[in-house]
Amino acid sequence: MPIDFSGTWVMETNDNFEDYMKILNIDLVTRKIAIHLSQTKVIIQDADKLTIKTLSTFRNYEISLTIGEEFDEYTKGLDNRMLKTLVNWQGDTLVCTQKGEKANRGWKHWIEGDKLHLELYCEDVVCHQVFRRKQ
Ligand code: 1AG
Repeated sequence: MPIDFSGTWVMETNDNFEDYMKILNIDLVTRKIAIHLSQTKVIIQDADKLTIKTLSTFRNYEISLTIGEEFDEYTKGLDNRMLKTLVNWQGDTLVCTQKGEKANRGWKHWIEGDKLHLELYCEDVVCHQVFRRKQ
């Protein structure tokens, strides 16, 4: 049985988000707004199906997927790119690869204690976000 990421998670830290946005060619004005946002993750995990909502006062983003099945991801409201995205288990870590225009793009989610971690990477940039479970 893999672990369950389901729940509501509130952002605590967001390291190197500016460089991650830059490498995705996000414009300066958008970056200035986005850098100050508190993001909330709402995750619904049901067997091999996963919905992840990223919520903020500025924009929301949502993906729904089946683990192990590649799908077309359109990063609407983020960098607006088309990706071929695949999420798999690597032990208790969710590992995502996002094939597209940008090299070495993807993310990893894992849990440590009551913290949800997210590493977002693209080319040589890594952004590390930590969320705490909302009671
Ligand atoms: C993601 O997480 C990223 C979800 O897929 C959003 C997090 C960061 C934003 C990504 C790139 C920056 C692009 C534009 C900035 C503009 C608005 C920021 C809005 C932030 C809230 C949506 C992996 C997984 C879920 O958890 O897909």
